[in-house]
Amino acid sequence: MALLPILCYPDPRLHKVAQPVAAVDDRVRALLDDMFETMYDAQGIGLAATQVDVHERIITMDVSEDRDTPVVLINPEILWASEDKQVGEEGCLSVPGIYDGVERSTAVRVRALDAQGQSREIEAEGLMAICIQHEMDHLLGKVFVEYLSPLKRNRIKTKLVKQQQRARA
Ligand code: GNR
Ligand code: NI
Repeated sequence: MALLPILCYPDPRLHKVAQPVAAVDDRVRALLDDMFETMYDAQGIGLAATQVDVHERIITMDVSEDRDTPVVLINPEILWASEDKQVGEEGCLSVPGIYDGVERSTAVRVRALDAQGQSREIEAEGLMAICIQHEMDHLLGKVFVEYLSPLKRNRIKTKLVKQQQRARA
């Protein structure tokens, strides 16, 4: 097990498109272990492999209050997304300290492989539905700030670049 470094916006690697996983094997399961360790340590409700600089279609999540309900989505596909949408406050481990509203479908149905390589279908609403859409965007190279106005996005970019320069100095 290991904690993995999380890429920070505006790192260009956050915009790479993840490739499908060919086989759910021990290599992938070891990565899942590290992703869960990293996600729980950072107190996130979800983590996409893209955020730890692995460009494969792999997501870990746990939206439970007690942080005891891990969920794995490998090669996820959206089967259905509700017409009904709602704006919810989002944050991202790759955009630390920034929170803003994003409009998402209130419910989604997803097909994905689990850690055993078994195909599963999940219907989600509430925070789980938001999280799935947020993580699937990461796999497409999209960060939630891209839904905000260019003005807001540029302010966020400047703030985080300065923060990272200070952290390095
Ligand atoms: O921990 C996280 N919380 C969160 C809150 C609202 C909407 C989305 C999220 S996902 C985020 C973890 C993360 O960055 N996943 O990519
Ligand atoms: Ni995120």
